[in-house]
Amino acid sequence: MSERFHDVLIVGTGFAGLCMAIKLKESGRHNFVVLEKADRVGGTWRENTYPGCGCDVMSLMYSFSFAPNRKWTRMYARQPEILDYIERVVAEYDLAQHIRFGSEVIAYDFDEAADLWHVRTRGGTSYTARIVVAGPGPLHKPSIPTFPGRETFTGPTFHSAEWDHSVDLTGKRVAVIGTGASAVQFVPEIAKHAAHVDVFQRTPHWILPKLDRAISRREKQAFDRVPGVQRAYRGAIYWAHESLILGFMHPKLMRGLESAARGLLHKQVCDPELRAALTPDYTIGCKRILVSSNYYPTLQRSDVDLVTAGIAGFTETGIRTVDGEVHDADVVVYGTGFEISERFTHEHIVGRGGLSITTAWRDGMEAYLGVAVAGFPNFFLMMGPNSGGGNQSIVFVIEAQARYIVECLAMMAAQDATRIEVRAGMQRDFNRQVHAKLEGSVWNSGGCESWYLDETGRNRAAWPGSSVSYWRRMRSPERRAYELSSVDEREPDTE
Ligand code: N01
Repeated sequence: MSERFHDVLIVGTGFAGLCMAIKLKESGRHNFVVLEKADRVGGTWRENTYPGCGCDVMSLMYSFSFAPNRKWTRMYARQPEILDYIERVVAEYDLAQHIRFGSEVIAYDFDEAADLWHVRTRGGTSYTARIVVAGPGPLHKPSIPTFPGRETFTGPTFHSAEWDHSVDLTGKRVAVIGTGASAVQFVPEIAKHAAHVDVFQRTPHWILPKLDRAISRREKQAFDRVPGVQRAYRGAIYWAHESLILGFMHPKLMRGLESAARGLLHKQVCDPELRAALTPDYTIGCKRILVSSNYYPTLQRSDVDLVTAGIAGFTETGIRTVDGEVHDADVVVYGTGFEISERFTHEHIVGRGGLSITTAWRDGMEAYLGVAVAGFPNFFLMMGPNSGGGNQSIVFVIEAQARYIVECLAMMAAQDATRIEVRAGMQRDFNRQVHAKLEGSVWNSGGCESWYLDETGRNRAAWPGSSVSYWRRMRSPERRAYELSSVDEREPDTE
């Protein structure tokens, strides 16, 4: 089945895909389509529905700057509120007409003769587009470690991002593997109903208090009635967050934050043995900093145990640790994070000269400014490698990228170009600089392993600076970074 040609084809309806769609619509210059594998918009906020799921970035920072959400009810929004905001944005910008649900893309092939991408979905529909913008989200492939005997366990098991709501945890013994940003949110919730929860911790994470509270009626009225109040709030919180980045880049400056995290641990955990087990041995910020005021108290419930012995394997009825103990469980929940480095390389993306993304990235993911990859003309990524850091609002980064991509399209139009491709040398130099700057950062030198680093120890996630510095860098594309050409020009040279 074939659909008509689109100037731009966007993949995904999370914050990234939708922001791109809005910016294209505002530019008024392109016809575009948005492909979504599911039957609803929302990206990560549609997928993650685990109990207690919410955002650990303050709500006032977690909306598009051009569409402030006046309906936030709390300083830290929960998942249903965020999803509701995303759906309202879709309605407000009348985007539904552009979205094709149930359209999971399985192949992208670049047609060099025509400067077009051919895109195929699992359902068998083919699309043709001049430009592809892929916004599948960096954390969308659940990672489940292959523990020995995993398949022998007879009870239900599921990953935090694929929560099985048909499994009632009331009165059950639950084993939770992992203690990252997802687990600290759902462990306190499931402990309220389960008979017993064992939390398997491999590495303790630093946790800061969550200063959550309801947004008062007065504040809401002020947001509604006085223009600029929400923007001022947002700005104040934003700049406080930005100052964190200085610490990420200069780990010695993280001492103040570390003492705040130690303060929470001392205040909430009296047992010295448990406190020691929960004290990280790496610099704060090396792994993503967690934000929770109810995780430590939950671990001290009489029906919750922190298990620090390593996992040796699964039995039919539970989990065996390396100290020989078997921890009985009715249900196992994996809070084990996501596959980061394979997020694109499993896909069939074939660019110029038959170059596949798997080959281009065989030594690791690399892009120019996180959005363009040499060898893949007319193809843009959102939240690609080294465009986001830890603990800041990714929505801000996404807006910068969407605006930049629209500028790239304007640059093409100004030259009547049908092809835009980042120059390999520019990409190489850019990455050399990025990785040199990251050397001393807390992610690289903080003494931990994290999903920011790939298996070779190279940081493929973080931008080495503040979000504002990224924003500035993305203000407009540098003409010299890109090769622009048109099919008509090239035709005489065709051999
Ligand atoms: O996953 P994680 P997550 N044996 O990778 C453990 C975003 N997010 O889903 O630390 C035993 O952080 C692993 O142990 P260790 C956010 O960007 C955002 O919680 O590697 N344990 C760790 O404890 C976040 O960073 C929000 O030693 C194993 C855990 O599993 C990202 O998603 C909310 C193991 C994985 O932690 C991922 O968070 C939630 C093994 N073989 C998530 N393998 C917001 O609020 C892994 N682990 C915005």
